[in-house]
Amino acid sequence: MKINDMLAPHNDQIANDQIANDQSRLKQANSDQIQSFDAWIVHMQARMEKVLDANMPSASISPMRLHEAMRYSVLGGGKRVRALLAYGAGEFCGAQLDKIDLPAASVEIIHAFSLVHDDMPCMDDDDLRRGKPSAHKQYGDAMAMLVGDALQSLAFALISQDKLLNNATQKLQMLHILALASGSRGMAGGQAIDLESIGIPLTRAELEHMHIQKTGALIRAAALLGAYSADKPDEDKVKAVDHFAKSIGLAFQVVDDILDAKADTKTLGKTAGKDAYHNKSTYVTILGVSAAQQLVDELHANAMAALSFYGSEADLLRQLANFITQRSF
Ligand code: GRG
Repeated sequence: MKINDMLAPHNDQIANDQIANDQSRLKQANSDQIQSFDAWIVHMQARMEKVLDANMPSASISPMRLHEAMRYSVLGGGKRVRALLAYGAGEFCGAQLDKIDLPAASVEIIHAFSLVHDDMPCMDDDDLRRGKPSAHKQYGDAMAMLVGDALQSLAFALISQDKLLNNATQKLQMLHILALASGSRGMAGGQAIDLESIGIPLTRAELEHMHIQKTGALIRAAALLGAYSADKPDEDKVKAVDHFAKSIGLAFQVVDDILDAKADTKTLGKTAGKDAYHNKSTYVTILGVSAAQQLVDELHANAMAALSFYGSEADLLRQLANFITQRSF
């Protein structure tokens, strides 16, 4: 037997062992990465909860019931996706974590405001939010309106009084981004189109336009506020964040449409099947579940492409894109 033949099985064995080793290390690395990203999410959600808690008016000061209702609507629930995006984008652009806290909180507060108003009978009319009675069910319609009004003001006050953001231009820029995203060319405008199109079939382009405003604008604002929390963010990085957030914001809504059609009320913490009940056009009614899922994949790929120039510094954003597109509630 030639020496090579003698060695061959041995080499194969070594090669196989090597492959098995590599695979196991890869698995371990993936699972470490996933575990550490999961841990990051839990950690940042808890951080956001603390920041919100500390910056919401206390229920023991007047007007107590309004403050209690504001705290009820903001605290103790929600995935905090917008805050996570702000932290992810901020970290990518080199912002200090504590400088991202209040801008991220302000977006979560605007988001909570929109949910309170959205649940009211004159809007989407839902009794359940984040697994508990909606604000108007708990506190009545008039108080729920005031909760929304007061939360909106609070969000802008938090940025304007943020002592860690010492550059006035930076604050103004953030306030401007948040105002545009929540106004008539953003979330409120998207909601108006939504209300007007109940029972009227929308084209795919019309649906996209509505969702870019209703859901996408605030998600984009969250990422941009994170980016602008850095003292001097690199312009190319801000552009990359913006492109990323545009795609992932729309993907978030397509997933929302799929979940509304497929998931149950307990999992969602809000009433499932509302879109069909209200006879609304959604990505599922226009495309069907499987093409809607394909669209999520395309938007995810677009979001990833926006970061393709960057290395591991963009990994958090990449993992957030996975988290958003693979979520089950
Ligand atoms: C707030 C300016 C302003 C106007 C109010 C009511 C309204 C106009 C807008 C509604 C916008 C709205 C409810 C959009 C839906 C967005 C959406 C998919 C919400 C669910 O977000 P999640 O899943 O919720 O992030 P959690 O509970 O996890 O925070």
